[in-house]
Amino acid sequence: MAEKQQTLVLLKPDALQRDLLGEIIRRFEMKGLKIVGLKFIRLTDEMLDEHYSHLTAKPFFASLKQFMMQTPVVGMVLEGFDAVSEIRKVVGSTNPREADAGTIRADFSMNVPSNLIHASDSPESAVTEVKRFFSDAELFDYEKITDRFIFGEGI
Ligand code: IDP
Ligand code: MG
Repeated sequence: MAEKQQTLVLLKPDALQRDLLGEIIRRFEMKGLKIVGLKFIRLTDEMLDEHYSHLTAKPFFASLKQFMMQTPVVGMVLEGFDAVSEIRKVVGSTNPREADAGTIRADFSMNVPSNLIHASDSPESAVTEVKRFFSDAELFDYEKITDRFIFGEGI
């Protein structure tokens, strides 16, 4: 049963440096996901310790954090039915060279950590991650006239 969800996306420093912010946002828009939050975030060491806590034991952890702090990142909250899994599908596998063609990571990147995007990996982590980076006042509820054409009458 489809569930309306919000999910967190970060456009990483390589997306900013390579002028891919617009292209990536365009792909999310084309998929029909609604942008309900959007801002620049300057990530800190503490934020990344929390955000990547599942990777602290990895040998690449310190360099991953350095990579993520090189420039501000673009934080987005996207909303839609099954938004968490649908976004992961559009983003593609962690390693861009194993990602399916047509996904953003496969189409525009070649390596880790520079795989352009973070996207929440489960409904539970999406709830935690949206709260980690966005306050309630930074999230916007609004109607789009295209919702009915994209989601059908089930909205
Ligand atoms: P995900 O971003 O697809 O959810 P995670 O396993 O949560 O993948 O890893 C978080 C991020 O850490 C990746 O997107 C990538 O930027 C980086 N990363 C993952 N594995 C490696 C690695 O082996 N070397 C360097 N960086 C890595
Ligand atoms: Mg992850």
